[in-house]
Amino acid sequence: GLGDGKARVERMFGFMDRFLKNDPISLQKDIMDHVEYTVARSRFSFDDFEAYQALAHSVRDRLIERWHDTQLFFKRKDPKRIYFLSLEYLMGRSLSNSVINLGIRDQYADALTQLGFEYEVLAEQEGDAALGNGGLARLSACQMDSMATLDYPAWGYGLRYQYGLFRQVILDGYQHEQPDFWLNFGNPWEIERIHVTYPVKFYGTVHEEDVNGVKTQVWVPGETVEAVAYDNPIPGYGTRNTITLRLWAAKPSDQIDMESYNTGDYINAVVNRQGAESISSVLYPDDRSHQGKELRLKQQYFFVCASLQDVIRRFKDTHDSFDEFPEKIALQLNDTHPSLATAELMRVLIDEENLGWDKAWNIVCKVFSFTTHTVAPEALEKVPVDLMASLLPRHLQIIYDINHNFIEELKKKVGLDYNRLSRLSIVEEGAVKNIRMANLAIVCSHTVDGVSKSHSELLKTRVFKDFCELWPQKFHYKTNGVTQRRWLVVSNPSLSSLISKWLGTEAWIRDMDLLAGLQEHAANTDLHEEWNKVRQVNKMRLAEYIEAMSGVKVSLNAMFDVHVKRIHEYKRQFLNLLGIIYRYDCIKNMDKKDKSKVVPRVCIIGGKAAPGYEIAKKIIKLCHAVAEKINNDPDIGDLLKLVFIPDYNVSVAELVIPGADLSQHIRSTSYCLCMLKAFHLMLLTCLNFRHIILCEFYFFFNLFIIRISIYLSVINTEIWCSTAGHEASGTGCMKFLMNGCLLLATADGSTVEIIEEIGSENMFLFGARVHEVPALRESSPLKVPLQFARVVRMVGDGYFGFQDYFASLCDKVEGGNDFYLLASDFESYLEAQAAADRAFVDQEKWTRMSILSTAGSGRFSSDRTIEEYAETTWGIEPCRCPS
Ligand code: Z2T
Repeated sequence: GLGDGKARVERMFGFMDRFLKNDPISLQKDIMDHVEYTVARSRFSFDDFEAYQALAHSVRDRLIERWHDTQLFFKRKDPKRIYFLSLEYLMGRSLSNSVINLGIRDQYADALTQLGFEYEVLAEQEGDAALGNGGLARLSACQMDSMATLDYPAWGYGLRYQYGLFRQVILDGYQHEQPDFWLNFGNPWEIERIHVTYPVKFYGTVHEEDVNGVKTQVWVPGETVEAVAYDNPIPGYGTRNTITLRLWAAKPSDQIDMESYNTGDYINAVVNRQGAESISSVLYPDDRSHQGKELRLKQQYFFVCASLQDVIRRFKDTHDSFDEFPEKIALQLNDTHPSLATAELMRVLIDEENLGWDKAWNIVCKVFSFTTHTVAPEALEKVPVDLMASLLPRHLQIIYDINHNFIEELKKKVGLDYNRLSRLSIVEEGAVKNIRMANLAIVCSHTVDGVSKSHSELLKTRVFKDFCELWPQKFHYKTNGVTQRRWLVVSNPSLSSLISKWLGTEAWIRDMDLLAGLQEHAANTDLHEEWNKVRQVNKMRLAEYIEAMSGVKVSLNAMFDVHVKRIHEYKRQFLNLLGIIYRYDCIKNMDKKDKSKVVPRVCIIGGKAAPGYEIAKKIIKLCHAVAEKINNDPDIGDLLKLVFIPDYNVSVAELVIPGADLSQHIRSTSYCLCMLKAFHLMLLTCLNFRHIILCEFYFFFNLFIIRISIYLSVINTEIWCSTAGHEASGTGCMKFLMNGCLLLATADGSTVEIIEEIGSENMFLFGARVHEVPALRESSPLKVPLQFARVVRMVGDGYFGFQDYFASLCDKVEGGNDFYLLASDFESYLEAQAAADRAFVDQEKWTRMSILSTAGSGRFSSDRTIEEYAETTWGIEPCRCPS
């Protein structure tokens, strides 16, 4: 009974003084015990990796203590919980993040020194957990950190892929993919829950049965696999709260099907069962489309089914009636990947809990919210009806029923406008019938969020136009953010200390808005000196890494110009390369006198291409071919270097970002619409000015001045707002911004909001700028600038070798094919690059811009994003475990 539980809890809190201690002696003892008893090595003979393992296990013990307390506390308080469903998490390394969030990094460093080890060296032993592709997956990881730090009662659910994102190996400049054997050396950050398992069923048939006079659909599945839970504790910073990321692994069900064992073929029966594990074996490495793959759908359902069973089991532990379900549970769909959860919850509530359709539907509509991360309508997930019918026959029925009800309601509302109805329908008719997963998610969710202000505009005007018109109140946005714990405190400790010193507090680690306090010191020469020293040391670390990886020696006086992210045509790494070729060509044709004025550059590119994405792979090869030429040209020397950083991942990012002077976010924005908007605004402004001049000028001179400045600031922020970009948000730019790196960018996704925070004068923007609008209109996009044609031809004519191989790459931007507008943006791109050069020579100006970048990055903390979700979408409150 309750009394029992209470007494037990009190007794347990009585054991508090038995918690592990964090003084150096206790830490040393714990580490050495793990060397002996966990890693099972002699205390007198173990290597760095084994020392790391022991260290990790001692940290794990401390995580587990807090984790138990938090889970017990949540259970006692029974607050509304948020369940975050995502098929991808890019957690990277856990050691440093954990000891920093637990507040015991320095103690560990001391303890290790006394044992004769160096903390940094051991931390380098850890491999990345890379259970995701890119931005979306790292966002989930950042948001988990924020949910823990802000004390929200949150659970993350995901898949425990046996192989995460492939390792990128470069051979002769070509990308090769190798499996990521991340679990081969053990994973101290997870706890296997052998008793937390659920059956997941697939295939089979549905038939109608008469149960007590009620017609009931009965699914007789054809295959059962088991989902096993692996828990990853996620500690918050400055709190005892430690939440759970629960990842599911597939294993054969232990419910034996007697039939298959009776055929006498025992060996084959066992071997076939083992196939169940393939469901969670490998992460799909395409970051945008996985259309119609059976294994992918299996992964999605496996994940969703196990997670919901877990959620419902936890709910039923303390509740008798499903009426309270929506008050206690929020389910967040991270993109459409987990959107089968909607149909699955319907199925459970109807078929297993016997709530009936109306009650079930009422619950489903109240618990789900959906965040979309994409801009391109063609990137929206679709599942062929045939595939759904064979794998999940009962779910297909339910989806049809949901759609039928939806369309009937719609007809009442909008009449028989069949075009509109068919655009909104969850089922896409055509040669191949498809389920539109986004439509399913939207219809079943109470809120649909975009990931930046400009993304939300796009949703309204393009991607989900019809739905926005139907349910305008459903659509919102929460601008993405990243966690300053990982992207400043862990990855850039010296800059973090400097920030704390000048702000006089470490409170910014939990409250990023405080960074604005740096603004008042932006011109302080003492700060400048310390700031540059820190940045220079970070550049040195990066330079050492570059030399180790590529053999290229780079000068620390050069501007480190970084472009790291997944390789994609719309992200325009090709534009960057063409700019580099142009720069190379210019330097090559200079006389000695002019060369002395060149600002030296180290261009750094990194990122993975999806294995089947030919053009992206050619871009990687081109980078290597150009680098080969430039880096070995004695005419160029230190004036220009180009390096490709292989296998870009979270831990490489932690090294690269703090060492960057300039970073590129040059994704394509279509500027036809941009120009229209700019022109429209200019017109409006002129009209307003006339109005002011006629009516107010003589009487309200002061007011006039104020209004001018307001208008100018409006222009400044609005004018950059491209209405049709390709990047939903972009989060890399935020990490660079925090670290005091200047941005060279086009204005779409989150850059639009970065401009609002730090001002366009502190960045290098290109694309449609208001003063260029007339010029841009004159030169139609088909008119290719001469220099552009020239550098593309250098590639096409084999100047860098591999002429045939690069032909199709050149095709992509020549002869009117230039979909991502490389040609029309080339001149303004070069201008922005030249502006960066000019600013770099003026060290004082550059440093001020750098400080102001960090100072203006407060809004881009994922703490802010999560607070917005908690308050407006999830309706949850913090639940802080006492310490
Ligand atoms: C992804 O990383 C993103 C969008 C996707 O659309 C898929 C993947 Cl794997 C389905 C990215 C966006 O491209 C990026 O703009 C955004 O910042 C990020 O998600 C997080 O929202």
